Order: sequence, then structure tokens, then C-alpha cells
Amino acid sequence: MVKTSVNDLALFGGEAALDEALHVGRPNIGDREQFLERINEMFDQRRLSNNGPFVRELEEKLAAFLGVKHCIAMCNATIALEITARALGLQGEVIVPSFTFVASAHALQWQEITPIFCDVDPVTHNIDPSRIESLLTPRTSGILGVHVWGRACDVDALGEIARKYHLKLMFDAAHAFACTYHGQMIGGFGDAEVFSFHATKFFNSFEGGAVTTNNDELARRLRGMRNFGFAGLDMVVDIGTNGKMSEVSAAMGLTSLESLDDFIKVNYENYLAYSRGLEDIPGVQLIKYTEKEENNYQYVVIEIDEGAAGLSRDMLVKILHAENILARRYFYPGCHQMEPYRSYFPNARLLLPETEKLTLKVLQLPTGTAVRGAEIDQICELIRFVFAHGSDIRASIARGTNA
Ligand code: T4K
Repeated sequence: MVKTSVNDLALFGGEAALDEALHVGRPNIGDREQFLERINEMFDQRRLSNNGPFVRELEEKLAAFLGVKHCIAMCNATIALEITARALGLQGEVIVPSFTFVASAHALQWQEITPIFCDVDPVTHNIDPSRIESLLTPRTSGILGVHVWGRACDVDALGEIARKYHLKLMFDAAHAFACTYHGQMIGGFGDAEVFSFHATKFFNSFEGGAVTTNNDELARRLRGMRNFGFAGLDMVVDIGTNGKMSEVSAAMGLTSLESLDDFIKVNYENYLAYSRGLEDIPGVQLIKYTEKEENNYQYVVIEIDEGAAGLSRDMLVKILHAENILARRYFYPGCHQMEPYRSYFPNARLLLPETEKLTLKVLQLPTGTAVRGAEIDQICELIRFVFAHGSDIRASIARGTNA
């Protein structure tokens, strides 16, 4: 239904724009037949887990695709981050952005390593290397950069700081599968990088993740730690956990890999459609991906400047949700505002001005293979309509109409 007045908005009693909810993070699903064939093979062989043939095949294919020496598949990226931090010998304090999914910080704190939150660059949304040195203490053992939205951190600057202060450097590359930095696939930078293949990621293995590294010794430790610290049949040489990927996940990963190009193509087309549809709306900016680098375009991210747009990001979220468009506020309110960090560092926000601003501005819109052009046009029209009627919407809210 075309909205002609603010009373047509579902928030004020009108009919919702969509009958069914549109999500951010609806999984991409590759060739079902191929997947089911793999599952049958798995049952025939009765090999369900513990470094089975599908896991090994996936690791080999991922390492080749990423151009990295070692790929160690894991059950999810959170456990992979924990295992990597431990295998690298991180302890004390580690510098990490607060503008990230809480898993990046939790993976450290879970092992009693204190995450020291660093502010981000307002343009790239990534950790700002120029702010790191002032956060270093004798307890600092490493830096955990996050390639937010698949746009690479300033890897060179972070590498320089790490070398200068003898720190380990690892990356949370959960968003960055199939993305490049200076033309090279993310995966081989720093001491190690960690990917997520969670269902909501554009490339998924239901749950899953992987650590990639060019360091032979580190790879050996990671493999051991992933499997309880075993180094042979009855020989345990290290403390370990269970970070193994199952065969069913690896089968899904292999199937997803076969459709990778199609997924990226759809994401790119969707991104272009949003780009056209949201052009020239005052106060609304779609974040850009440089054509000089590869990206997976799995995140369509807008920034809303309330002053220029006339309405806040959170008011837009309310309106969109009422219309069945389930936009998300990643990463609101920032790790430093979540427990236990909020209690540990009650004044952290004073050192995180850009993060604070960003968490109030940023919004992710639905994309992926479950979302197509007509729906994107509808979403863009709706957003344009909302911001064109900002003062009427504010007046309706002030009158207390439903909202
Ligand atoms: N580092 C970073 C930077 C990350 O972004 C993440 C994960 C990690 C580390 C850790 O990776 P993993 O340990 O998960 O491998 C979701 C994902 O669960 C999480 O993986 C992801 N980042 C994060 C950004 O988003 P939630 O709590 O927002 O998920 P949820 O359940 O609200 O799902 C999002 C939407 O997707 C929902 O509206 C429904 C839809 N959905 C979801 C699933 C799972 C579906 O339609 N079908 C599905 O099967 O965290």
C-alpha cells in the first residue's frame, strides 16, 4: 500500500508495508540437492565429527581461496577467537574496539583478559590506530582489530604498532570473508584472523568459523587446542577445549562455497538498489565500499544524522519494525555499555566519543538472497517518505498517537 499521509504508517494504525517480516541476517542457502547428497554420504560413512573428510576438504578449499597457509575450521567464531587468543599467549590487557559484536570482547574476558576499548575512526568504523598508543600499559599483550562490515582495518598501521611494542596482532574477520585489503584476501594478516560462518553471515555453515594463519607453529597449537589439547591418541600436551566443526556444518560450508559468487552478486545488486533508492535523502548516508577492494556486500548500513534528517535513527527503527522491516542497530549500545564492561569501566564512554556517536547513528537494512529488488524499492520509498514527513511524525508522536 502506498503511504500518502503519516496516518498510513503502521506505527500510527495503518497497514504494514509487508505481510511477512524481512530480516537482517536471513540465511543464504546454496544448492539443496548437493547438500543433501553430502549428508547422505556422511551417513553412509558414519563420520559425523572429529576432523572428518568434509572438514578437511573445507579447510583445504578455504585456505586456497584465501591464499593462506593454514585454515583451522571451528564450531563458531567466538570459540575460535578464544582459542586463538589463548594459542597466541594473550593475557593481561588487549586493545579492542567497542564498536563490534560483543563476542569480540567476551572472547577475551571469558579468559580473564581485560578488553581495553579503543575508539574508532568515524569514516571507516574501524579501530583508530592513532588512539592505541595512549591505551598501552605494561599489561598490554595484544591488539584485536575487527574488520567491521568487511572493510579492512588499517592493517599496516596496526602491524607497525604491534611490532614497535612487541604485541600480538589478531583480527576478528567475522564480517570479512571474501574481502580484500590492498588487493589481498583478508585471512593472512597479523598473527591470525578469525572468520564466522554463522547462519546470519552471507557464507554460512549453520554455525561455524575458522582461524587462518601463515604461522606453522601457531596452526599446530590451534589444531591441538581445538581438540582438547590432544597431540596423539592418548597424549594431551596442552590445555584445550572442544572447538571442532561438525561434518554437517562442513557439508553446508562446502555447499555455500559453491554458491559464493552468486551470493556476492545478489548482495552487490541489492547494495546498488539501496544506493539508488536512498540517494539524496538529507541526513541519510549509505556507507560506501571502495571499488578498489573486494567486498561481500553482506551489510547494507546507513548512518542517520538526526539533525539533518529531522528524526532519530531509533524513531526510524520503530517505524520500520511496525512495517515488518526488521532493521538492526548493530552495534548498539557498544560493548562498553554492556555488562560486565559497563560496571568494570563506568567512564569508558569518555574515551570513546566516536563510538558513542556511531552507535546512535548506524542501522542495517535487510539484504541477501531472501530479499529482492521490489522489496528494496519499497523500503527505500518508505524511508524517503518517513524523512519527508519528519515534522508530521514528530507532531503525531507529541500528540501521543499510538507510538
Ligand atoms: N565478531 C563479530 C564482529 C561478529 O559480528 C560476530 C557475530 C562474532 C564475532 C561471533 O561469531 P559467531 O560466534 O556467531 O560465529 C547475530 C549472529 O548470531 C552473530 O553471529 C553475528 N555476529 C551478529 C552480528 O548477529 P543476533 O543476536 O543479532 O542474531 P539474531 O538471532 O537476532 O538473528 C539476526 C536476524 O537473522 C534475526 O532477525 C532473524 C534472522 N535469522 C537468524 C537465524 C540464526 C534467520 O532468519 N534465520 C536464522 O537461522 O546475532
